[in-house]
Amino acid sequence: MEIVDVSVRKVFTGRGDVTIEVDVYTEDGVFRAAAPAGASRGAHEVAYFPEGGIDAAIAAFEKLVAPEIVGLDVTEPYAIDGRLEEIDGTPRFERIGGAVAIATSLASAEAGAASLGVPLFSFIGGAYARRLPLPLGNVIGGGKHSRGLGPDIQEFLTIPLNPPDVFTAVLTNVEIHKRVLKYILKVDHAFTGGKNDEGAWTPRISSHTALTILRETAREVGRELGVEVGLGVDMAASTMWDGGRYIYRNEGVERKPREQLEFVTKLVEEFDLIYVEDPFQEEDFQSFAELTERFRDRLIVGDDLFVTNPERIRQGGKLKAATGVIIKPDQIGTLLRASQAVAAARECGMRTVVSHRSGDTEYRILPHIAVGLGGEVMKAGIMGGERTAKLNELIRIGEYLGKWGTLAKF
Ligand code: 2PG
Ligand code: MG
Repeated sequence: MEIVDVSVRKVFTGRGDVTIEVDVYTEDGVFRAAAPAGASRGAHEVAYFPEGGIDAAIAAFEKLVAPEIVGLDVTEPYAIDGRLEEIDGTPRFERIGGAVAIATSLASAEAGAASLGVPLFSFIGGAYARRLPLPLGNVIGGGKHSRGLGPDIQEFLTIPLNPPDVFTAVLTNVEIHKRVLKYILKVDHAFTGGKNDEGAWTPRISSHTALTILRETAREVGRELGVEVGLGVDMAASTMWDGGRYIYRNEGVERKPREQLEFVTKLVEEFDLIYVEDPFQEEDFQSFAELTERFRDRLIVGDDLFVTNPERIRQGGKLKAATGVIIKPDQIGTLLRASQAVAAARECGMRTVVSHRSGDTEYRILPHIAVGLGGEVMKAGIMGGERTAKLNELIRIGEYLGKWGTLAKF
């Protein structure tokens, strides 16, 4: 099934960033995808737009990409992805931009799935891709995803560890998100219910208080639903890193790398954290390795550290720097490269967390990528239209898989 035409437009993410949306036409109709956009971007991610911004990206799509991909076969999506790499010719998609690359890659995959009459996750992973990821979502937030005087840590997350089914898994996070408000109001009397870019509450409280409240709520909801709930954080530490220290601006604390290691260790122990993402800045493989050595049974996860890049993942694997890898296809530009990143993580014995971005769109592709690539966890927020779009689709995929589907185990 050939691509007969393509087009591109500007659309918005839930944060109001302008991003790229691509249409791929085949005889079956039009297939569409948009590129999400991060705020706490890793330095080694692909270039989101080429020099000149979004207008240069659109020009590059029209001049360089469109003439080359019309006529290609959507049942060979890897060939389309490979072609995008050749057209661009730079390792970081500096000519066409990662936004054009990922939107084209995803829209082509949608067209490929439709041409074979299979769901996208089956098209990506084959008939035996039948395991659903556990949903990981942020309940309370701060850092670069919030404004004002929220906690300095970017995300306080929950993950159901042994849910009986995917609906209960999503419900667990949703219930915790709703229920935590009553505890927030006890400690931040002036709180007016503000939420951040990813739909997490943003009260004026410290990281320690956020975790205390989250633990209390998770226990309460977990008990009622009969689900064990794990707590986690995404520290997005590169965003705090300045002049050789981690600056906790709102909390008025600075930590040297050694102090950061001890601080994170204490948090893991005190709150029994099972998930810790980016506790150190993106070049500090060594501190990651030291933390991982202390907590081999937890998910110590690299996001900005690895940027979904197979080489950086292998480097981390050699150093035993983490037990998990964030997979954000937009960080590396194509589904082909994202699948290579998953393969690299597996070679190194690391689990994968397929993730949204803080500026995301209404598209429901993420859970298909998570199931298709075999991710153990899907990180997609909890509240807000662009987040629930992905969680509701995960529920639908669960229904489609029926008794031949399984849920990942922690
Ligand atoms: C992260 C992501 C998503 P951003 O740091 O993991 O939560 O944020 O998209 O801003 O990089
Ligand atoms: Mg992160």
